[in-house]
Amino acid sequence: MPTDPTAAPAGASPATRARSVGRQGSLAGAGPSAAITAPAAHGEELDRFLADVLRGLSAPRRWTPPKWFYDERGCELYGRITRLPEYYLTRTEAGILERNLPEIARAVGPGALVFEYGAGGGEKALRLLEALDRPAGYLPVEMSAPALAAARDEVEARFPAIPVRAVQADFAEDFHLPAGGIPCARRLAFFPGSTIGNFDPEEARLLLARMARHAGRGGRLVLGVDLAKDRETLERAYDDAEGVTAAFDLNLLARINRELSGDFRLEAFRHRARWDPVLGRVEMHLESLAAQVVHVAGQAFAFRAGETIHTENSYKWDTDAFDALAARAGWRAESTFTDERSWFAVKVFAID
Ligand code: AVJ
Repeated sequence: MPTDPTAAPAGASPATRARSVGRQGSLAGAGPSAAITAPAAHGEELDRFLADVLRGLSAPRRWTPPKWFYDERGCELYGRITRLPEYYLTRTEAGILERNLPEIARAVGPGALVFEYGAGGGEKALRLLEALDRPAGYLPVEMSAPALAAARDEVEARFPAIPVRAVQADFAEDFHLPAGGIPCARRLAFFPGSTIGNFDPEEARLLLARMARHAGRGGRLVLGVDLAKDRETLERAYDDAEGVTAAFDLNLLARINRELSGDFRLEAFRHRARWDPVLGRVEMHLESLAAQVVHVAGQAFAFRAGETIHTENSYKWDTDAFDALAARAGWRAESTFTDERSWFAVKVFAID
């Protein structure tokens, strides 16, 4: 589960059930496969969305998990965010990767089976796979079916000889990584984009420990993490002049209206972003502009004027503190690559 901003313990959701859909190819050395391993039927995802929203809106401090931002419109808006002048994360990470890929590939070693958590469209994986010495395979893990198919197709088109297996799963919860059939020298977890920032420290540790289980002995992790910096830069990155981030945040309400029979009036809420230097996170909130009653799936929720729904945390780490966290999940810090301003870090970890 993505972060409960009220710091409740991580949800006790059962392990994701794996289910295979689509073309089922042979995985062991017989060439690429386009099989998609799916966690659940679409109706089950809708049930989880509804349960998360009803629970979050019923809490004394209302909140929603950030993973529900990414419907089709949400993915499109996030793509626009990554190109905003204020949103330095994506281009800073891309620059770090570009400059250091040969060295990162050396630190990983030959014959790596790459699995990527939250693969998006697969663009970052393409560059990594190009740099790696004889990669053994690629397993994109992604909740969004269109993004997952895009990642699979991109990599299959560019590397027809590399086995690709798409895994439809919510990596924030426990899931089975079907990597057994692909021979490799080591496994490499790839987690770029500072998505780790959506998780509070304890949840982040659990996620890193899950990656360590998936990678196993001799495994590697290449991860991007955003670093703490001045308030102005951070708040602008999450509340841009053009209002794209505001639209991204408010789109969650539109999705609730459409998929969960909600009646949120989007013009009665506004987007807020605030850096909390003590907790080390940017918080995004949707603030009710008036006293109002909103319904979701037949349930009524009364908002006071000024009351908010806490929709996202984006933690910004200190580089050594992050290494200490990863160490508690079984990862030894091998190298850190950063930009001239030390705004963002790409880190390589190993399990001995
Ligand atoms: C996709 C989680 C890395 O926290 O920076 C961007 C999401 N939210 N603008 C981030 C996001 C608002 C983004 N991550």
